Amino acid sequence: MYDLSLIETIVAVSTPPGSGGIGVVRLSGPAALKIARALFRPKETKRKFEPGRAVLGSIADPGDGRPFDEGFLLFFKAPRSYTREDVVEFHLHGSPVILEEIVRLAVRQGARPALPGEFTLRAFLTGRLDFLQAEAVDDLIRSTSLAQAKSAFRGVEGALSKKIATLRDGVIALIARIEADIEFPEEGRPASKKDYADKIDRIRSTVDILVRSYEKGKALGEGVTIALVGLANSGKSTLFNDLLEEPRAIVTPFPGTTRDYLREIIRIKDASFLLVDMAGLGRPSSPVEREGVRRGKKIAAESDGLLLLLDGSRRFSAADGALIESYRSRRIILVLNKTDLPEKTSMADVNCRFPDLPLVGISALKGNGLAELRKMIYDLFFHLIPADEIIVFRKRDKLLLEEISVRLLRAKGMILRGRPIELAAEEAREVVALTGYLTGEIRADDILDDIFSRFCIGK
Ligand SMILES: Nc1nc2c(ncn2[C@@H]2O[C@H](COP(=O)(O)OP(=O)(O)OP(=O)(O)O)[C@@H](O)[C@H]2O)c(=O)[nH]1
Ligand SMILES: [Mg+2]
Repeated sequence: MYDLSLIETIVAVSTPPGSGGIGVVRLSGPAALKIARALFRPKETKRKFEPGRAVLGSIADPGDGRPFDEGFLLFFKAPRSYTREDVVEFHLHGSPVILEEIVRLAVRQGARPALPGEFTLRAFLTGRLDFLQAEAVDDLIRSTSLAQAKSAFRGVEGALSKKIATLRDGVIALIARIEADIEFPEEGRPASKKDYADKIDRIRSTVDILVRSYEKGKALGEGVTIALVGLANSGKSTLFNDLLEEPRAIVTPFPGTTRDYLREIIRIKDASFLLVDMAGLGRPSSPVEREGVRRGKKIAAESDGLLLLLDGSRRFSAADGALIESYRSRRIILVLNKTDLPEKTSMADVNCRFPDLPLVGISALKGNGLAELRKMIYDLFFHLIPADEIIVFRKRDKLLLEEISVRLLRAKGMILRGRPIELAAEEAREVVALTGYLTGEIRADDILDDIFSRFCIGK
């Protein structure tokens, strides 16, 4: 899909579609300045296009010479630009008609319309960014919370790339040590099995921290799903509306009100969660409810966390117990609702039965206990990792890191079991190759498409 030759000059509108205060058209490639000159008249006619200096002027069709907007031309000379190529930006009025016309005229002058993410692709091809940084650029643009944006920006700066480089160096040192032990066993004391195992464990622990950070990355975006489960009429939809701060779901006094499920994003501090309301997971009383329960169970199974509601105005039932039992190994918060009504099930009752599960008492109707519940939801996903940790946002990267972890574990196992040490070295070499896939040092062209085609045009 992408032309990797860097011979052509590309052009695109870099600001979002629609009207705005200003709009930016960007050119990158060897002919960027030549093409820009053909379209632009500096106000002071003798003005040179010095790099990094905004020049005021007007834009005109070279065909008829009539200007149709004025603004600034900015020239970034290679290699000191986003793509490390010559880059020109026109900063004009943010009219889509004008901006598209400039793209058309630039194409007339020999430029090619840029594909999605092609500027960033060029930054990768010229070595200014690696894969991980390029992915972080897109994560930054698309972040849905400030915390995610801040974290993605650290990725743009290369924080994750540095981690991977350190990891790679560690594995290479390990391979060198193994090879030395194989080739010159008489020199020095060969490393013991335990030495090797410790070294591998140290490397693996940093890999595993990165793998685990993926979950936090999801929470910083909007991917962590929390399902509201409980028997019919326990107050799931009431709580759903509370957390959403909007009467989104229908609430009635009749059990079996919710049949379809509803998904909405809720925000707690700097994080977003995807909350799902669904049918009560008790015994269905109609075919419609049965289908609702079936879907609800599937959602509960796929979600990252569960809020399990109990109705405090009713006696704790065998059905409640069965529901908790079936989800107790999951990340779960027990929510005792309707604490405003005369108590039939108390906090102590629940705590006594399930002392190891987090529990909070609320009244979804009156809004009592919601602050505590919000805090518990937040902590459920955020206490795991220290705040300043480097975060892996991409599934691709997480899977590669998991594979690295598996290989390291295998290498360690071989060493401990006394298998030929060459085999462990082989696994370690695979790990080095996998780090190359992470950073893009080993370039798989289908992955290029996968990463860059998701970008916006003009980035
Ligand atoms: N007193 C009191 N009533 C509540 C509370 N929470 C919910 N209710 C009431 O309980 C009834 C059922 O609430 P819903 O939110 O529809 O319960 P649900 O779990 O979504 O029920 P289904 O969709 O049928 O599974 C409604 O009449 C609510 O007003 C509460 O904290 N206190
Ligand atoms: Mg409901």
